Amino acid sequence: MKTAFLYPLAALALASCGGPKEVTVDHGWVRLPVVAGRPAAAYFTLHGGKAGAIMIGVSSPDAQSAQMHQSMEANGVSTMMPLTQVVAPAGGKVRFAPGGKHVMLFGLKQGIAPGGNVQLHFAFADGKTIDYAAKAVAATDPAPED
Ligand SMILES: [Cu+2]
Repeated sequence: MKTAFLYPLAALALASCGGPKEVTVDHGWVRLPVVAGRPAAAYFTLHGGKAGAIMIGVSSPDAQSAQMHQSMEANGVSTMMPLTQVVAPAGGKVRFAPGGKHVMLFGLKQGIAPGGNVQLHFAFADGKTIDYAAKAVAATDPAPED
């Protein structure tokens, strides 16, 4: 009976090797504001790669400023607090998604239309940087599927 359990374990070990080797950002998109001039919000998945990574900042050449935030609900009221860093574990990932972690973009450049791109620049504690073009999504459109 015991040997039957070897197969699922082996499959698990293989699956954990499947992520990207280097720190990677994917599934990035930006929710455009309902009213121009209000902040936009960027969402994405951060993969730690083999070694893990600590993201220490996000900026955008398409916005005046950007801040990492964590949304949370307390007593039915939704609030957010700034994050100074986000750790992506080795072999794991962290999702920035509506209702949770997000990057708030203030002063988004005029004229970025749905379907266009918003450039994001990610900085990591070890000096690495990633430039990523996130897809702009209209305020009223559904979130893109993963
Ligand atoms: Cu926010």
